[in-house]
Amino acid sequence: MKQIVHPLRRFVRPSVTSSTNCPGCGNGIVTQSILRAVDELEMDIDDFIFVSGIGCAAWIPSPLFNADVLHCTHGRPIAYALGVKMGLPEKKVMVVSGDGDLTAIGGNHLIHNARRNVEMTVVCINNMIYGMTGGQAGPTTPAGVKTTTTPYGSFENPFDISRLVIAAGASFVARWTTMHPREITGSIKKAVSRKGFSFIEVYSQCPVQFGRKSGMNGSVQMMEDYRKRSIRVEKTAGLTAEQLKDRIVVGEFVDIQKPEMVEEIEKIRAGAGWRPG
Ligand SMILES: Cc1ncc(C[n+]2csc(CCOP(=O)(O)OP(=O)(O)O)c2C)c(N)n1
Ligand code: SF4
Ligand SMILES: [Mg+2]
Repeated sequence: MKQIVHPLRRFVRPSVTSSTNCPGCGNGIVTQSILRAVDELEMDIDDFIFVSGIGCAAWIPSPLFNADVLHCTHGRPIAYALGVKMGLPEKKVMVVSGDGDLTAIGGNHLIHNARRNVEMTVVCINNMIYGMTGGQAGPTTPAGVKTTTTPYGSFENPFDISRLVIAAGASFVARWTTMHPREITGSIKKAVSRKGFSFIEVYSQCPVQFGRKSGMNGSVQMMEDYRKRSIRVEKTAGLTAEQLKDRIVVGEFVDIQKPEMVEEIEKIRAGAGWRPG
């Protein structure tokens, strides 16, 4: 009998035969969207170096992708990615990690490398919670939502991560949800093909930690909610903050050209007559 092999299986480490995700987790959709981008770009997965921190989302590239992958300490993937880009500027560097990893403990690395416009693609899986450690509230947890650490509802205001990264100076910023797999792929393709710091936020359902405690009845309901609340940025002109209060604004928000830091350092070195030793 002829065995049918998934066309993206060639990007997956042969020794990996199972997933670390819970059933219904959005991480599977993001995984496929990333690998589809590599496929559609007709690039070799060895052209990339993937970097992730610690958390459920950080398991997306590691150990799954059959490429060079750095699974580093919690909160530090962007700092590692900066080091990789400085040492191997010809490589495409992609960070894949969670909202907690990138915006809580790793928040300063995020804003400062966006400010510096260091060339890398950052895919931030925003499930609005610390999933892997048991469902604690984090900087993206909406006010009022019940979590393990906020049983009466979160009393903090959340970050709007994309707006934070835009304000910090990133040259490409997009937001999608797991209801937009093709759009995620499209933005990743664009991000990989351009210079500068590219940030793609993906709202992704965590039915086990976020859904269960916040009263959502599983991943289908959570994705239906994404579908109902999503609004393309092009359609928001003229709408008030009140009208947009419960909506998820999706789309590509920023796509500009500006000097990229690693290239600028190379120019300074060349001007100073520096030669690699
Ligand atoms: C220095 C340090 N602090 C805390 C932890 C515990 N820790 C591991 S993963 C994690 C949260 C991960 O949340 P997120 O990045 O949103 O990923 P998710 O699991 O939700 O995908 C925390 C707090 C750790 N491993 N190291
Ligand atoms: S705990 Fe949540 S984020 Fe982690 S694998 Fe399970 S469903 Fe996904
Ligand atoms: Mg999370």
